[in-house]
Amino acid sequence: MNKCLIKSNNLEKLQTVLHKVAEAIKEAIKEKRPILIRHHADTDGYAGAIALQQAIMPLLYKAHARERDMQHYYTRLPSLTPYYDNQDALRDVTNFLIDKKQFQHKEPLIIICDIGTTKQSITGIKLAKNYDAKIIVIDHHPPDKEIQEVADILLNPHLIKSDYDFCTGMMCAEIANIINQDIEALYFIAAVAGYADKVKSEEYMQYLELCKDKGITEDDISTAAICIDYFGYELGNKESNDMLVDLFNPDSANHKQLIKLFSDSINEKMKKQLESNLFYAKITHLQNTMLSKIYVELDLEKIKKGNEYPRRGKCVGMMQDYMQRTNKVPVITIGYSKDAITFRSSTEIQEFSIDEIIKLLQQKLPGAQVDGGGHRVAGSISFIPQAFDDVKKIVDEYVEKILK
Ligand SMILES: [Mn+2]
Repeated sequence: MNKCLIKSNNLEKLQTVLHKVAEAIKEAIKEKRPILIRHHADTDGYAGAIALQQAIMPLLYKAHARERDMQHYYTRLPSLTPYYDNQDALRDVTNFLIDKKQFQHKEPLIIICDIGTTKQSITGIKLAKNYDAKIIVIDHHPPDKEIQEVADILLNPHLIKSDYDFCTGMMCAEIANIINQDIEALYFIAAVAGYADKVKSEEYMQYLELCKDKGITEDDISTAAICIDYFGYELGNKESNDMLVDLFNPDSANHKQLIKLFSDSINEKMKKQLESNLFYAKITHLQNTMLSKIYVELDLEKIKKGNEYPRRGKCVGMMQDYMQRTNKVPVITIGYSKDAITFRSSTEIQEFSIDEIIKLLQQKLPGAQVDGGGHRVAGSISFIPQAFDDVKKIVDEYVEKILK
């Protein structure tokens, strides 16, 4: 029996792990083990968490007679860092130890969504494990070796040699569907997540088709993805539930209204930012014999209004998209501030690798505390402000060498 929303060889290969996650969730509910979902505060992270939540809620209602008990057994919290931060871990462990003492609760099942596979997450995960929490990591970022040993279950497409066919929201939609076949619009959650994370795979196309069958256009999907990104940004580390559930359900009464209410003002903010980007970016055309390539540099300290939307990554991403679309040549865009650089590169630039940049910087500037990650062509690094000039020089040389 095929329980997947779509047909995919990659998904077949992930089946065993998908089912393991589904079983672990059902098991936790059955044995009254609290569930905590920690997810990245971006569209894909929210998509993954909300998909799982749709599957978890009906089971929790069945398992607990009193509604007020529910809040003790399920929590969902956004994470502002693209990893499971030590600070978040300290808070989570403190809270569940209090619940354990006060209410004799079991140690929780912690599901870490769209974050958790990089080195920076290991200490936090180990801390929670040390106090007997169970850990499931669902993430599509390249996994660190150690994480495979530390997590109880790791769901990561790289382990089946698929590097960008899935994002977290897509995988979580499939898990939710295994747990409960009656959840509405899971294909929409998957498509919104895929759009937000720029997944272009065959799998993504199938979710898109499922949406189209229900009269949902790609435009509806992109607008929802951007609205959710905006919500996530404005909410920060605060939890908000009902509006997010509405945003992820195109059939809900408030969905259209919410989207309408926010999309105009978001578009306005994006348009203004793109104007600033185009006016103030440093744009270099590098030409060899055949093909011209473009290097775009944005000074994020000066080109953005404080912490206003769009977020840094989006500011860089929208510029990258615009330059690719209008010039139809390979582009690398960087956005820098005093202690960080965000990167985007056209995928056809094979030599570009953020991991390689990090290694190069760590090797050449041992005192700069260079750290970071992401995917090969999209990610960011951080370093101490004192090292800025050195870091920038090495990054410029790296990019110019590749683009020549
Ligand atoms: Mn993601």
